[in-house]
Amino acid sequence: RPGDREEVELGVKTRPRTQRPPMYKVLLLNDDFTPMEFVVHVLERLFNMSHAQAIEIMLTVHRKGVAVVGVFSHEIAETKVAQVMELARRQQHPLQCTMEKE
Ligand code: NFA
Repeated sequence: RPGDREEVELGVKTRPRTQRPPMYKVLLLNDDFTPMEFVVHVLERLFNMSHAQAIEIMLTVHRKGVAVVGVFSHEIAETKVAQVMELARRQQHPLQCTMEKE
């Protein structure tokens, strides 16, 4: 087979590297004050979740302290975080949203 001789002689096989851009998890954090309905609204409006999905994720954050609400490119993740923080600020809710590299 073409290539076999070289592989045997060198004793290596190079691994084809496909390069993908790094992705970022957007995390929503629990607090004691933000109303559940507001969190559900945020998840529906900014993360395109159904009402049932949004309730499920909101309850996960409420019970566990944090949940991943989406995974995006760096620019989109930054925009989502800023949008959540702005909506929360406008309503004077302490809701926090952050991002981290996957
Ligand atoms: N813990 C909040 C409450 O009991 C609800 C909440 C859920 C807040 C998810 C932030 C994130 N009102």
